[in-house]
Amino acid sequence: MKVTISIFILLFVAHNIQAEDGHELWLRGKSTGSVNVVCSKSSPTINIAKLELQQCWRGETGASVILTIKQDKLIKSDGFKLSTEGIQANTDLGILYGVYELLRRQQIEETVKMEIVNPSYELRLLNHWDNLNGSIERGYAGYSIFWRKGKDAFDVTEKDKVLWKEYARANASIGINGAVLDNVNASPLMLTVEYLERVKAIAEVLRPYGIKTYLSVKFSSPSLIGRLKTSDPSDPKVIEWWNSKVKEIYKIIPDFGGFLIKANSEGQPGPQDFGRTHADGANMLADALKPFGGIVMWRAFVYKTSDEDRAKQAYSEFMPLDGQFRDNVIIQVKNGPIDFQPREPFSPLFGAMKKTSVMPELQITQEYLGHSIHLVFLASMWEEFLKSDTYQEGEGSTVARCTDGSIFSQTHTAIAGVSNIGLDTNWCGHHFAQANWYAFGRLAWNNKLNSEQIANEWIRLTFYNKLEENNGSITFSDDWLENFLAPIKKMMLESREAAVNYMMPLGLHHIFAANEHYGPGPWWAPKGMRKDWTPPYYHQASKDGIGFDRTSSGSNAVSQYHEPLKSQYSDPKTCPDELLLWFHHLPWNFQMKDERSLWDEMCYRYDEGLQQVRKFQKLWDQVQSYVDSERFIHVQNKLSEQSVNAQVWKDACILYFQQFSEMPIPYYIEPTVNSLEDIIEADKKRLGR
Ligand code: GCW
Repeated sequence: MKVTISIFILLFVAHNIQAEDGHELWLRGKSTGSVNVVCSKSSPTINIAKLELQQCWRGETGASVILTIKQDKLIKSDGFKLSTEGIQANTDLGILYGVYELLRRQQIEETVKMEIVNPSYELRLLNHWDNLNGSIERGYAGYSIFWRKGKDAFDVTEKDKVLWKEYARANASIGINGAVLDNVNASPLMLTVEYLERVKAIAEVLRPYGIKTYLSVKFSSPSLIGRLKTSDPSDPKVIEWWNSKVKEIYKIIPDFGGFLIKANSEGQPGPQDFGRTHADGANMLADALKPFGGIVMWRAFVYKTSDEDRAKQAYSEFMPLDGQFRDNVIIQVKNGPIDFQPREPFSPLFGAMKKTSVMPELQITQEYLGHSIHLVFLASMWEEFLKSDTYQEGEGSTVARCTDGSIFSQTHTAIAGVSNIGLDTNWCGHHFAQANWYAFGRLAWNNKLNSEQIANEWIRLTFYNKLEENNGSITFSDDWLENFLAPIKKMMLESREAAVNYMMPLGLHHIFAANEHYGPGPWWAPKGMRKDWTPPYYHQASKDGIGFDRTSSGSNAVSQYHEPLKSQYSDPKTCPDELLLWFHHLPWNFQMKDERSLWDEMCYRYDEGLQQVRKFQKLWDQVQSYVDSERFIHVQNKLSEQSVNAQVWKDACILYFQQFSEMPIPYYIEPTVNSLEDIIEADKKRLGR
């Protein structure tokens, strides 16, 4: 009865806002405005640009826009010149990007003045961890939009093409220009002709939108599908196999982008299986791709079971190879030294590899940040990362500048994001997860944008009330700006810190439940398990304290950072609180800067995270009248689940660590409600034990 009444009230309140399923993303609907597009050229890309202007024009009705292709040295690669008259670019794609920029500005009421807009990175890629059977590794929004199993696996249907086109358009609208179509844990079948033919079909749809296709490949493909005895990169037959495979690919997909490789990492084969180095492996593939203009993105995500701290291993492995890679190889490095944790320091490889092209890999899909259940706006995390100063070439050597060509003359500059896209109607599982796809594209285009600007743009595009459009143009009311935009933006900007608080505050990391990486699992350490796959390896909690000692008295991972960071991180007094337990093992009664004990501070942060989520729930309820009922209810349900789960995180971690600290939970903290035994029992059940 109660439910029926509230649904009724909800429908009544939101009756004048049309229900939306989120499929249109930030590109919602056509406009009724009209524009006169002046352009002498016609091409598939230019035609899209013209159509976009005609269908989505929200400027002065009847105005003219001139599109001009004219060489200008100040305009770089995909860049463009924007002015009140129109758009000028060196290429058709530059025009298309200019059109999307112009349309976005009209929609968010941002002024258009004479300005040259160039992208920060030459290559702005999504990495899809999509398996050929249609499942997605770490995907939380349904099955793959590219692959499926079954009888129709290779049929290219109209429905496929429509979806791929929508995908291409969304990407182009935020500047993404490449997609790796399959999982880095690659299947050798990817390189067989049936799959390559499907890539061809996908590439045809993506091409006019400027999106190149790339593939993840398995290093042992020559022996697995080529029937060779080895996949040794220095074996002439292996070299020949790759050369002819690459030739075959370019025959099918003439603008193919290149390969992404996960080698000698988490059980994947690689050159080290044959006593060769990462450089030997990458260069062999790079030589095969070079004549066609293709590139190799070689991942630095490597670690073995050894006594060396996992956080140090990529640096130890790759630094000695600096300068040995071909110029069409880019080393793809995850933002942090371990693995896409809620918070990590930046990987010390950034700025340190000076003679090699290095690209950041970010994770848009929320493997470690609450899947598609938790509302977590990742732009804040990426901004923190890109603005981190490596000091490698003096103050101001930020990760952004070390990777975008501002400091090092890299042959290629690139950035990749692991996609959160699937077949779910709203693409990303959670309406707010779309903001992370959007934010990735915007930061790849302009790595100086801040998360506030991005949130501001995204909210306006995604939630403006279509019914308030007047002759195509949009005016946001003061009421909407104050009572909807402002609080929602605040919530988004706080959301990542909230997740850090209720999951792993103060530099704690990788204390997730096994396999799914969703809930807490600081206790999980079955006998015989690789220790670097168990949470106790990372938190090191004992009666004497908690945290991973990475100073010179411990693993000395601090030594991989340039001064003054090395000294700053080495001393718990100068180490930022946010990274304290990443670098230090400290006693439970260690005195924090705010004079609380470490234990009290930890309890406080866990509770604070939960309180923040509850605040988000209330806030969302307050904006009900501004959102259509479909999206409102969807997000409301997700927030309520997030809040229950944040409570579990808080209770589990406080009660588990209390067994070591043996200290009371501070009085000013809301008491725990779950029992540790129950939480562990539920976790065991989930794992089938
Ligand atoms: O974080 C780990 C994930 C794996 C992933 C791997 C990687 C694709 O748990 O699912 O494999 O990282 O980045 O290679």
